[in-house]
Amino acid sequence: MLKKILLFFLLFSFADARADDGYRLWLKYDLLKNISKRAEYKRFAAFIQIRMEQTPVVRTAQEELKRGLEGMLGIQVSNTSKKSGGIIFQLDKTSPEEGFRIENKQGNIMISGGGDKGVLYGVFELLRLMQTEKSLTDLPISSAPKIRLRMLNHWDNPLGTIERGYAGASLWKWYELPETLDPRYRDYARANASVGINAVALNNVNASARFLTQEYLVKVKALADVFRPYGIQVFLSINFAAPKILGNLKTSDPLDPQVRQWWNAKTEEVYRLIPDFGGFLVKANSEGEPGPQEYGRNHADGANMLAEALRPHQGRVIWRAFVYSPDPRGDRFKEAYNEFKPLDGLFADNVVVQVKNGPIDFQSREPFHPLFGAMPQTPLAMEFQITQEYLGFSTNIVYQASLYKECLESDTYAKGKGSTVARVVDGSVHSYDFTAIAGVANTGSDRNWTGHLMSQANWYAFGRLAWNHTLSEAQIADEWVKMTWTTAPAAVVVIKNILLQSRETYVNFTTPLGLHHIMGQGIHFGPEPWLAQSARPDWTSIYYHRADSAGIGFDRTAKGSNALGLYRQEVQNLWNNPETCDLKYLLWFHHVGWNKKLSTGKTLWDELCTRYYQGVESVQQMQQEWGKVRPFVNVEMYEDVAGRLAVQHREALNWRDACVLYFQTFSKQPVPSPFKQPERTLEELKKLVAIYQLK
Ligand code: BDP
Repeated sequence: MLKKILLFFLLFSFADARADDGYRLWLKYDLLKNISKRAEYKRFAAFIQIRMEQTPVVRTAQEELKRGLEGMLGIQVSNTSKKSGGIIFQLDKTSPEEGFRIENKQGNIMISGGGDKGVLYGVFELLRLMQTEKSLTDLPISSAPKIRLRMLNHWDNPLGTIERGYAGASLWKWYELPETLDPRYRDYARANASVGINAVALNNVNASARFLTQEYLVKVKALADVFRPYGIQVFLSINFAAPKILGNLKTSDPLDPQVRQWWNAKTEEVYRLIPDFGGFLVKANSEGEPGPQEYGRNHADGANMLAEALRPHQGRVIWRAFVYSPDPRGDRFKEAYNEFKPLDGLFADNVVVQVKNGPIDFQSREPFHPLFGAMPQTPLAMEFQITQEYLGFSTNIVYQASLYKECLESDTYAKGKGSTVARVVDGSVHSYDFTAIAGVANTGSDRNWTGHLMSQANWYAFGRLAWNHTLSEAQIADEWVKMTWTTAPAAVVVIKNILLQSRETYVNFTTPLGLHHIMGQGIHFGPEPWLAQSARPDWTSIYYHRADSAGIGFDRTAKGSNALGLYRQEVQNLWNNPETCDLKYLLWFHHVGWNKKLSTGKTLWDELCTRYYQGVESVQQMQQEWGKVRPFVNVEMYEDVAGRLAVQHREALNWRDACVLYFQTFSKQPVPSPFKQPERTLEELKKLVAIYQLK
């Protein structure tokens, strides 16, 4: 009986039975259940006073704060100031422009910003403190972003589809713009501003030239106008062949005077409509996209032409380094390095080169890209993927803060020990004066924005780390869980643990021990380690895993492709000996015999199998753990995640069985006990995966 009463009490006090669908993300502002915290915060919520110019950004900050306070505290916030008990906005010229300070002065909370954006970010910080029930006695807090441009890259197409998008269609309704403004645009901007994201590239890097037409530019302007009060600048991905496609020129050669003139004029047109336009994002000479190499020019020639057009307007070029020529004898790992390293120092000062976190392509685990240790004279931007192209789409929980942190904290040794990727990107290693980080967005028209509710955490975490890469993945998870799901301690622990283990779990049941790029062809979903034929050898799986009767893995030491040689000696020392190489990266760099004893005490084959099986078991554990949070969270949201976890379990089994059965044809060894041989045959799995390829 007592148990029942307790349970009733628990359900009554925590479970949120009201309809919720995740639309409000981490910005719910529901009435705080913690009464003593409510009382504490109410002492500062009587009024909001503005002692600075009321710019649109300041008005956004004011509205947001009012909304948050009224929702969480159940009060009315007045505009009439009193002596104490309120929140005051002011400028602090000593603070960096986007930085802020929150302090308690004479019974008021002062939010001082270096500029209006600083105040806006300060407001979101204060709201976050309240949402996560932190005490306001720990003030003052000062904060400023470590990276200047914190950007989302949308891979959205003009017809509303999203390349590698798994949460519905594009948020941008091009056919309705500019006349109709979906209210979602504002909610999207709020969410970005709340985590400090201050720029967005609206369209796919495989860019349609259409975005530079007058017809589309007025639509882009309409979006820029919605985003501006949230401190967000707009960029466009451009098609390098636009002078030919739109301008009817015979060439798009970057050294051709007419071509340069065309870009200058086009850029002026853009800035007439959008005076604070950010600049151009460019994918050139990559995967069939046009670029300067068609005219015998290099990436710097192409980037510098655009830089010249943008310079009078303080615009930037973000030139991507995701290139790999189809050299059947080469190693794709080395291609971007080989093309870009010789150009270090040749880019104009308003160009940033954007490099993916790893050398291949957003795999579930990659060593950091060697370019991060090799371009002292070129500002490098980080490109992470938030959308889960290689991470199970929107049916798998993969908390990517773990992946981002692992990369950011890797030491490049570019200027001695401590030259981490994060410090290269934030400019502190080479003193770049402009710095940038981008995440390929996972948002779409799905009501909950990201398909999987847990994927909202990746959007959130990307923004938080872009602001401050020293935050830990656990701290970010803690905040997000409390703001999104519940503050009930028992449930917070469980959800956090699920998040923190999720990435390693995914690695284990898909690509353990440094395997990579063995997913389904084209769609990039499900296992296809047997893939041996494709338009290019480096689009197959066998190119990467190199399994044979002796062993498995890609030898990238000096005996093999010597991709390892692209790293500083200190990094090479970490990875070039298979005996001491971190098991995380083992098969990235070594071809290892099936019977080789690893540091775990198991042979390679046994360890590989163990990880595949344990990966699946971890998914089952996640399912069980998730069951425990049911009484504490919104029921609809709970059910949605439970359903997706069941899907993830099915997919994990497919991965495990496909990979174990396929690699077994080389190792010729049994699955080690206590694990059991898969019940399905390799042929059955091949058929199953072939279905993914059907159009
Ligand atoms: C790959 C994606 C492809 C993108 C490309 C890129 O499969 O759709 O266009 O990256 O980043 O991972 O350009």
